[in-house]
Amino acid sequence: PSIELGPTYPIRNLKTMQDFYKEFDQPLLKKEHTILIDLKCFQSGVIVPHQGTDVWDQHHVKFPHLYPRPPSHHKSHAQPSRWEVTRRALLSLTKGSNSIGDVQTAIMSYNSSNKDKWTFDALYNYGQRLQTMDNNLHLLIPKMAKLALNLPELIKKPIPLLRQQQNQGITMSQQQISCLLANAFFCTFPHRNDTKPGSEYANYPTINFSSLFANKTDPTKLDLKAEKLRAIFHYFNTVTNDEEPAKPDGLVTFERISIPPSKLPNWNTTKVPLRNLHISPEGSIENEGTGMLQVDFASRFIGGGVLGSGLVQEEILFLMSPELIVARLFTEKLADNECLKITGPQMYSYTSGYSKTFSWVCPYDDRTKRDIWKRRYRQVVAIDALDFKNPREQYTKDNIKRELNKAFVGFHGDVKTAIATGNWGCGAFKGDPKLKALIQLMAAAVNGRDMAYFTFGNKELAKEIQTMHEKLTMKKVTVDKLYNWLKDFSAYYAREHHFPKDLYGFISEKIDHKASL
Ligand code: AR6
Repeated sequence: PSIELGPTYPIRNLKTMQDFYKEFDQPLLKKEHTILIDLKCFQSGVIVPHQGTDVWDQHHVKFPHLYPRPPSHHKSHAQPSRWEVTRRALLSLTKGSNSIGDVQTAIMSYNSSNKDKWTFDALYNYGQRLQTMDNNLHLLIPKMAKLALNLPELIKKPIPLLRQQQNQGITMSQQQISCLLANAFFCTFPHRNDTKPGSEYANYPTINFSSLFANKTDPTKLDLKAEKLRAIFHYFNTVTNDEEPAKPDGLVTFERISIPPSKLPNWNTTKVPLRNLHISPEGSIENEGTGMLQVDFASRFIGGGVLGSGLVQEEILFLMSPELIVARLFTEKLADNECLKITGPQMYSYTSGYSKTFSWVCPYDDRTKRDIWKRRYRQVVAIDALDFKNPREQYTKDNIKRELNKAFVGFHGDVKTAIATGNWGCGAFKGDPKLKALIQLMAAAVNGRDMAYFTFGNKELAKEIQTMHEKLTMKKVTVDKLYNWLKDFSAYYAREHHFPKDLYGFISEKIDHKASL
């Protein structure tokens, strides 16, 4: 039987960033906000890096050109510094005619301790497929190497690590991001290859691209990696292109937001009704949700498997918008009460398919309007759902509350754009979309925000969520009430071994019961 959806709240009525342009045009200078460019110059139209002093410590990104020289007693016999080795290797790549073998040799010259660990088979496979694709790698690699070498000139101020339980932001230019990513591509970031527990950066995502070049496990994944590399190389093509269309010349802001437990809502007593919901099986967060607060179905380690073999919502988003990848350089893994918000990233690619069917399609000409800081009216919030190895776990009181709080932190803020989301935590992480939809609606309501929900082709689910939302709003059910029903369901679920009622059946009975009181 065909599933007919009733009329849904019109998407054009949902608030986007342009409705809040005054807030986005506010001065950027704030406490706990590091700005890597000179704002005065920026306002008169030139991008100049903000001056600063060099640091090499545990609070800041360790730049490859600041790698300390090991102490040496015989100056004349001193080994070249690691940066000197890196610089020479990258310089040789700028001199044209670069095979993938040259890239490998360069990268391994300053990463020799990984010579038995790193392989480049995915990169070679990409190279072999080049004939049928956009074959300009020999022109692109020199430009990327030049860009990477520019690091000491382009970034003069230390980049703070965004560590757990700190509210801190960083704003940088798209050019600075491209330079950092070029360094990540050439695997120049020191101390970032060891991810073992207890190592210095064990709590951070990886940033050097070595894992993207390797394909140790599954040969069927080689071609998927090639599609990822197409997206990455297309990005580097755009940012190193001196001709029209102009190189990206705007800014992007990254903010870590931590809300202390004492400031989280008391879900038992929050008497607010649900807000408007636009729901549709068609459309996606990335396209239809542009200008709203777009939810990244994140990993605690921002970007998840984007540099490995992961290829679901978060990874695809990061491939369409590679500027997001730079967050991996400085964002410590997210705690339960934290999120990362990114304002102004650009879209570079159209992609199609999902997971095993993913492919890069063509360039995306991003015409999204910008605020006075030339940040695109695009905002992404990374919130990591719980990974339910056993889906039964998600109905416990503690886990429901954890997810409510996580969504609350993500949706918090003075700017009340609508939330663009979908089945958060319900793919790789095995959540129940019916529960997660309610959780997100409750978190949005407490923050005074409407929602656009895309069910990713699932009509039946769209219909069910829509009907549930209608019942709840018609009967003016408030968040505290719904929270208590979820707790009742949790107890019921723990008690019963067979489930005569699913979550929505259970809540519908509660609503009917409330109506008859
Ligand atoms: N727009 C709307 N809905 C979507 C989209 C989209 N673009 N893409 C997917 N969905 P998943 P998770 C739907 O598995 O469970 C990554 O590795 C679709 O129904 O990406 O939170 C991260 O790094 C899909 O099944 O999110 C984390 O490690 C569902 O959303 C982990 O996966 C969930 O998408 C997060 O897994």
